[in-house]
Amino acid sequence: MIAFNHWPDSFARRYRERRYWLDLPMTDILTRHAENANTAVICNDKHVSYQQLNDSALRLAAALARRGVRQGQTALVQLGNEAEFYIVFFALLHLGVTPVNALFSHQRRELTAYADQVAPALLIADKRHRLFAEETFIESLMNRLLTLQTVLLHHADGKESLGSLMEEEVGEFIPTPTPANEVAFFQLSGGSTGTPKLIPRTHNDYYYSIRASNPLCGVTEQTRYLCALSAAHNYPMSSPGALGLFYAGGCVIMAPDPSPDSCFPLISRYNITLAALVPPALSVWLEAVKLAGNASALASLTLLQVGGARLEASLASRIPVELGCQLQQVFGMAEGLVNYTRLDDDEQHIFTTQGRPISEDDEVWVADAEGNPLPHGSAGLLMTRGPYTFRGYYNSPQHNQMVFDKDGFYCSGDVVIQHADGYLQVVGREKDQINRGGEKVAAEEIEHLLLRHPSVLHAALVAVPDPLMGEKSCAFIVSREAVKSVALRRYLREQDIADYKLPDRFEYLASLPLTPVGKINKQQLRAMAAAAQTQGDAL
Ligand code: J2J
Repeated sequence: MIAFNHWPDSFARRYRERRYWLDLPMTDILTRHAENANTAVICNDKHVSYQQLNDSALRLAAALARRGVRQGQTALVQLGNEAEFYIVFFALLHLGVTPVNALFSHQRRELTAYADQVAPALLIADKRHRLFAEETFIESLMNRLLTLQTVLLHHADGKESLGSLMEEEVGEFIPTPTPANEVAFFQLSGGSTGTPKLIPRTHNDYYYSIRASNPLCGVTEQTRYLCALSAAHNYPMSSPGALGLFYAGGCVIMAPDPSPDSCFPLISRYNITLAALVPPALSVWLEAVKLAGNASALASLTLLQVGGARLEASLASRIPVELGCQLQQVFGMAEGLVNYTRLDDDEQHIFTTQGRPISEDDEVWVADAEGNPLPHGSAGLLMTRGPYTFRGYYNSPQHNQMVFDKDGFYCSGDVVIQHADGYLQVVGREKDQINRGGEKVAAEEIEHLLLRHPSVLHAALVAVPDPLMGEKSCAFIVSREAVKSVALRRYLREQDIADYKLPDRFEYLASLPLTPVGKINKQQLRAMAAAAQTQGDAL
């Protein structure tokens, strides 16, 4: 079994007693619908029923088992917003193989970092992705990882493609999921460190967060959910996301991206009732509706979730008036804790707070810089533990020491205000991260890459406010010799990182400002970046 930080026994006992943990594998989400002929997923106008989803997952699991894939192994998976993402996910859970689901925007650097950490026996990827259009990257992974034995490509021809394995006759297959209190899969951390961290999620904890989300989001068998954010992300997967919809027996409609061009026709064609967005996508939807002069394309939509990054109250309050649906704010994290505004909350709560935790047993308090508790109403660091909040990043004892306190509370790095009624407001952040409209960039990762450039002496990445994205990134550079921004951007591209991680702008300094203890003064850099931006905009 995969080693990870378990919850202490006394907590595990309590979570079981309270029926949060049911000791069921997450495959139960699908197998409970094995006889259901209703549509589970609509993807490129193709309707996949629950029966078909179930059968395909079992077929694929059986075909992989025949090729020697077995319980206890890990897999690296990169698939786009298609039904196959879920088929693969459940097939691997049936086998007891633990996947890391990379985002489709991830490139060589991210995939290699994940592969290095989990040593996968299996790779499942999409031939339409730039990295897998040719054999080179797969060959380099195979050379690098002696564990990697099986590679399956989606949208590929031939006998060993994902499509052909899903069609193979089942024969005898007995599912071997990992025990429910063991790791089911790895979730991705937004991160603040040089290498992206992995979050072990167990069947018990993840399944609970999904089941408990459904009633808070009004999900029933009648719900029709638009999955427009990256399917692998924790939010559209579990808050309540596609897995919540499958649990309830509802219908998930896949969109390739959250643009109005992709989403609006799907919403009206398939009578979508629930959608999940990040704030920049919401702004674009509001503009599109304004341009059209009405929101008739969204007539079926009753609830719009917005989360992943700070939502301005001024934007929030436009939703009911201009889009004709209700708003639900979602403040979650792949590490666990998820907060929702409730459907029957007053407007004040819905527009100006980020909701309250899912569970009565989510313990949340706010700490000052020394780790002491602060009273309600004052801003400080969010500390949390609970039945679906992890107890440690995978294989990262040193980092875990820094982000957990002695009682197992996780410090997310978010600066929040907790009100007496339990509602939270996110007012800032102390982790070294840029939240680019919901997409998280770990400053250190990009700084390390920049420092490898021969002309760069020092580098610091900070956030600058942006009207659409909320934040963009600005890299401050101290260089040995003159170096152009285009050259640095090209250099970063050559390192093969996801596009959203490329700095939006570069600024050059003779030296970086330091704090009294000699650390880079990022607060000052943020102020400088904001000032430079305002000046630049004025020119
Ligand atoms: C401000 N900041 C927010 C919000 C997340 C549901 C929804 C989102 C995520 C997610 C998720 C925010 N206002 N409403 O996993 O299940 C920032 C915080 C948080 C970090 C987590 C889910 N909602 N954030 O965004 O793991 O800084 O998860 O700690 O990608 O996003 O990022 P991530």
